[in-house]
Amino acid sequence: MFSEKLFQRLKNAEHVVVLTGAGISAESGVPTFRGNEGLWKKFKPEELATFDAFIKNPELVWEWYNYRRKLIQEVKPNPGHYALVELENLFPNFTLITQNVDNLHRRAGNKNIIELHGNIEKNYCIKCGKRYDDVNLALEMKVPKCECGGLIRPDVVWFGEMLPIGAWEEAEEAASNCDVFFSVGTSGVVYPAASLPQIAKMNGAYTVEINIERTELSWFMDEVIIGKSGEVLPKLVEKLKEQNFTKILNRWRTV
Ligand code: BV8
Ligand code: ZN
Repeated sequence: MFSEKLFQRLKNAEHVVVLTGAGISAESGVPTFRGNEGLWKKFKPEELATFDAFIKNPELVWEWYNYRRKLIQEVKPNPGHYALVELENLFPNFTLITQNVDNLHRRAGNKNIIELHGNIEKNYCIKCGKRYDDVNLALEMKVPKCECGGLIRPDVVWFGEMLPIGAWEEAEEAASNCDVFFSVGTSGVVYPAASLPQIAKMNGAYTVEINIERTELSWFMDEVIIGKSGEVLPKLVEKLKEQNFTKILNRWRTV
C-alpha cells in the first residue's frame, strides 16, 4: 500500500504536513460536501454558505448550521483522526491543516491545527462582534439575534470570504517548508486550500494523496493511495512503529 520511497522520505523528515477535507470525517458519519450523500446535494453552496445567503435568509442558513452542529455533537472522531494524533507524536515538526469546521481533530487530540475554514461550534455578532461560542446556546437559538440587535453568524469562512487572518499565511508557510505533505479526504476543488499540495510539491516536498478515489489533484501527486483514511492512516502508523520509528530528536540523541 505504501512505497519504499515514502518511508525513505519519512525516515529523514523533519516536518510533516497533513491537509484534511471532509473525507476524513466521513467514517465518523459526517456527510461530505460533494459526495453522493453530500451536504450540497440538498442545497447548493451559493444558497447557504455565503454571506449574501445569510443576510437574505438568516433563519434558513442558521437552521442548516444547527442541523450540522447537532449532527457533529452526536458523532466522534474515527481511527483516521486518532492516527493523525499518533503521527503528530512521531515527528518533531507536524502541522495539521484542516478545511473541516467539525472540530473532530481537536476532539481526537491533535495540537498543532490550522482551521482554514473556521469552526462550526463558534459564532459571533456581525454588528458588535460579541462572541457566542457556546454551541448549546447556538443550538437553542432559532433566530440568530444578538442583544444589540445584530445578526449572529457561524464563525466559518463562506465562499467569497477571506480566510481567518494568519491561517492562510501559516498554512502556506508550512506547505512551503515541509518534507512530506499528505492530502487526505479532500476533493481539491476549493481554493486557496487546494493549492497547498502544489505549493508543497513546488518546494520539494514528497506529496501523498489518500482518498477513496482519484481527484483533481491526483495527477501531480508523488503517490496516490486509494483507500479509506480510517483504514489507511492507522496502517501507516502501524508500519512506522514496526520500523521502530522514533522521534528524529531521539535518533539524533543516540547518534
Ligand atoms: C477566498 C466552510 C480570497 C463553510 C467552506 C482561487 C483562489 C482563491 C479563491 C478561489 C479560487 N477559485 C475560486 C475561488 C473562490 C472559492 C472557491 O474555491 N470556489 C470553488 C467552489 C471553486 N473560494 C473561496 O471563496 C474562499 N475564499 O478565496 O478568499 C482568498 C484568495 C487567496 C488567498 C486567500 C483568500 C473560501 C472558501 C471556503 C468556503 N467554505 N466551508 C461550511 O462548511 O459551511 S468550503 C467546504 O468545502 C468545506 O470547508 C470543505 O472542507 C471544503 C472542501 O471540500 P472537501 O473537504 O474537499 O469535501 P468534498 O465533499 O468536496 O470532498 C470529500 C473528499 O473526500 C472526496 O474527494 C471523497 O472522495 C473523499 N472521501 C470520502 N470518504 C472518504 C474520503 N477520503 C478518504 N476516506 C474516506 N472515508
Ligand atoms: Zn451584537
